[in-house]
Amino acid sequence: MARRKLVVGNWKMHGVAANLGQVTHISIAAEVTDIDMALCLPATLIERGVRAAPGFAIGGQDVHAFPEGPHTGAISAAMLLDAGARLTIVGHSERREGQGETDADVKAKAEAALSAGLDVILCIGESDAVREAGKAVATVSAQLDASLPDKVADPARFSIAYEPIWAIGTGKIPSVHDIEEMHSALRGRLVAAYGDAGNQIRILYGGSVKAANAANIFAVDNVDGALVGGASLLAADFLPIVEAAA
Ligand code: G2H
Repeated sequence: MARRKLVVGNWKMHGVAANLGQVTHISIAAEVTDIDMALCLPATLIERGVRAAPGFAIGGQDVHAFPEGPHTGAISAAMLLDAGARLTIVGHSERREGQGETDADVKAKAEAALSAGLDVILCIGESDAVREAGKAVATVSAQLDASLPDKVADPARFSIAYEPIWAIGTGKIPSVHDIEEMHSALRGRLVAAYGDAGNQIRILYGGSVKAANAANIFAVDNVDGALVGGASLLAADFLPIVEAAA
């Protein structure tokens, strides 16, 4: 099944107004590519990012599961939409590890975001110890099963990002064989959960994606794009990755 490639930048806790020129630069490339692109910016930059890149998909990096309430520092799906965001990441390992988010939390966030009208990129991935123990596929498959929303009305609006924790920001990536094995297993879980719609959900790879390794990664079966951290901060680093996916 042909799935349109999706390449998303995740700026994490990087970027102030002075960096918005990169958003504009990246968005101009989106007008001429035939893949889907987005940038998930710090919350403080979302509204200005939308203004700097009209028509381009800007997203958040997290969302609260509740629509509003006494949750100091948290941001709801309605707030992201109000700022102009079209999508959000949920369940990034930096939040699962740093903020103690569980699979159940991630599932609730994904369901809240989807029902509010945001597209969702749901992250999963194993630690170095799990990979070394030979339990990566079983562990990440179980993580996926427990994090998935009960229903996905439109598979084009929901993506998975497989991000091995040990590959994030380290310059290390799994072998092509290991990526293929994982993405194939995840495809099987998505089909088990949603039937044929599971074949339409995009599975992104994330973790140290760079211009130098992007083409090899995108050539792997069931790799439908990438979630890119460090190499999304500058258009000069990000656009060659987009070109490799096109
Ligand atoms: C993984 C990725 C983006 P990086 O976290 O989500 O970051 O490309 O810097 O490894």
